[in-house]
Amino acid sequence: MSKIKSIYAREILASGGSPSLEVTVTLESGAMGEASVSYGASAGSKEAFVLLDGDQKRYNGKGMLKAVGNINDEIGRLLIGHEAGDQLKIDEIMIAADGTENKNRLGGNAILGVSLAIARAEADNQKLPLYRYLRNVYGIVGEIKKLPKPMIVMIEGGKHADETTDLQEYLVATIGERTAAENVRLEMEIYEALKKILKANNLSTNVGNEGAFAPNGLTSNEQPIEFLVKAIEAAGYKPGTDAGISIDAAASEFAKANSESSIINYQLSIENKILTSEELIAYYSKWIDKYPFVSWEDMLSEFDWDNWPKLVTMINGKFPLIADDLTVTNTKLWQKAIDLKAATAILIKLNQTGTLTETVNCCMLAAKNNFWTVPSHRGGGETNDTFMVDLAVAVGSEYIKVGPTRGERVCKYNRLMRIEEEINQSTIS
Ligand code: 2PG
Ligand code: MG
Repeated sequence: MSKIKSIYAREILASGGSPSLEVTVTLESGAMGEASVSYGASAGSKEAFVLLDGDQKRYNGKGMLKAVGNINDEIGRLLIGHEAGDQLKIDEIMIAADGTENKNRLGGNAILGVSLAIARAEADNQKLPLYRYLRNVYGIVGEIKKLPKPMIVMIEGGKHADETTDLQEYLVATIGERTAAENVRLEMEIYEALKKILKANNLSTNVGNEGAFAPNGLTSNEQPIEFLVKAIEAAGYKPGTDAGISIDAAASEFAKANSESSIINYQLSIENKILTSEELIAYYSKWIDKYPFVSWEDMLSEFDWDNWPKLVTMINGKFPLIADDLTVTNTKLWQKAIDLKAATAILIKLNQTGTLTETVNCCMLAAKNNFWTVPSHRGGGETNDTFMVDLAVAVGSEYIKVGPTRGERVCKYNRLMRIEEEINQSTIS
């Protein structure tokens, strides 16, 4: 172990062109770790607070100099001199110093950047790949048996693109045993096949926030599913055997009267429909036996707790229902969802909760209940940081959810393939 010598943060740009922050940590041994923080476009209301400057003269109020200042001043003073390998204590110190439920004093963005950079610095100190260090520090025993499979956003709409579908993401997830590199190849061949199919249907192949196609002029929320099934076939693969379909509706974004106390309705604008929760579930139910689904995510609003269990019942164990905005990588909300049988898998986003330890605890709770974890990129402000991939490998996640193109997305798949190479080499030697 080695003690923390310095912590330094700076403002950087995230994928959407607005700021984020990056943290550099050095240890007394000379080891070093860096991390940057992402944030969402369709964020859940209970996520850890993203502290923005609010100064309209800089970046329309979206600067991160306050969060940067909190790191360079208060957080630095608190943590310099502590053992970097004491990750649980480090996270605890920051949570206690912040003192709020959602980290709104120091900023979830500030706390997370430091939490991740310290883990990287100690991994460097111990000369371990990050995923191995994470397993050690959180006591995850045994050999790494599997790598996460890719779940790739192929068509995006909702809040991630203009004038497209009401549902936010249509994804292809690989099925079966294959190497990570082969899984990535299969996905990208399907992506190429999809491009041809969209062109043949006179639809644009411009991409949205996450590097997925975002065509205007789609006529229903179901149409993209049909295109994806065709693309899997056109690429020479078998739908349901080699690859299947996932959907993230991000339903909080098209819910009307969306709050804990009101009756929620759902507005499907491209189909000119307003549906109650029951009607929306009935609308989805028509798809269930028609397409080879791997998972559904956030098909109802984060405030529609009463109806999530009904959806789980309707799905009847055919595939997992993933909670994202509903549970925001928060152990308490995840436990509530498990108790109420409201969801059967959880999306994991480091910045939703704001420390490494809380994120890993949430993953452990899923593992204890035999539910999938799916670490995910963010829509609005993603960075080139690949921490989520090491986390997925360390905790044994089933899938990682990331877009297909743009540097800040493909770096995640490149990291996954590199980890695979590293694991193979260490098994051989
Ligand atoms: C989601 C994510 C990522 P955002 O809803 O799952 O695809 O979107 O980061 O905008 O919340
Ligand atoms: Mg989501």
